[in-house]
Amino acid sequence: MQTPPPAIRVSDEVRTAVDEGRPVLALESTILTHGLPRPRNLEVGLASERLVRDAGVVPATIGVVDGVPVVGLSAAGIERLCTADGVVKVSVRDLPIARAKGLDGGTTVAATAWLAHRAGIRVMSTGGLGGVHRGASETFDESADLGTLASTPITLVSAGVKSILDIGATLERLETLNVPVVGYRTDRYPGFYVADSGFALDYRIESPADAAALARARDELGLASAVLVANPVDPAKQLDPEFHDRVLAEALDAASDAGISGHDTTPFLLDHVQRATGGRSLEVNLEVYRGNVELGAEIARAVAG
Ligand code: PSU
Ligand code: MN
Repeated sequence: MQTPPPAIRVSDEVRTAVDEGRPVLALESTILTHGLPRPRNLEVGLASERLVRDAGVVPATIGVVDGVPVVGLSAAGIERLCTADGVVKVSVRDLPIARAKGLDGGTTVAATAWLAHRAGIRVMSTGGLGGVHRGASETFDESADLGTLASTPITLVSAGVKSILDIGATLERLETLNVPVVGYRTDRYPGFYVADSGFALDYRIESPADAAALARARDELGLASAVLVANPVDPAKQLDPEFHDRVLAEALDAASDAGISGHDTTPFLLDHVQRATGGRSLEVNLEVYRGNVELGAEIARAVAG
């Protein structure tokens, strides 16, 4: 492995696996610290690692403990981030702040991908990617995930972006940023809770081997962008699309009526959706994430070839 920056701690298990060319899958932790309710977050964090191991792949859950970015958290480290008070959300810009202040943090897709790449990891799974927020032409609110993925050569499995974001604008920005997006056995960009967001994709792949070939082609060209593999939820398990659209419209109205804006918008909308779906959205969320972890593990094996 290239030597990672000295402030990054890479677990012995991950370091050895990377050095020996064995498959490793990076997992983010904001989904655990800020995306899922307790105690489900800890169950999901530990179960995901087990799923990866059962597939013959070394899991590398990434997060920040006492200001130190850790690639390959221990079970105790995962438990701490899932249960402690004052755990912050850490994107790339927050890494130096967390370090200087000694904070605990869950890392976003951007920070996780950045750290994983520096530790020599080539594949990562998440639930939903950050993206362009609705109204971004006024607010400029666009996740740092997008810009970071433009310069971080990793293969990232996600189920698209949540429909509370502006999906069309997110896809346009990814195009501008030179980030390839391919559907996994689909021509449609997935909408996280639903298999089809309503947007088409130009390219699709059919297998983990196809994903590995794409990553190899990117490397051979000397390009630095991530490859995004968009993996839809099984349509039999998605939220009913009409129900989904109705709940989303109600949530957007409620946010506007309540004068919600800026960083409060996402938690407000997600909370509204969760309550309005009687918890169904949470179950779909977990299903989506499990599918992405499983596919990520398969791709990690194909990439390690
Ligand atoms: N989308 C979800 N759940 C999440 C996130 C996104 O459905 O938990 C998290 C991911 O960690 C993502 C981050 O990287 O939010 C994006 O946040 P921001 O828009 O502040 O960059
Ligand atoms: Mn933002």
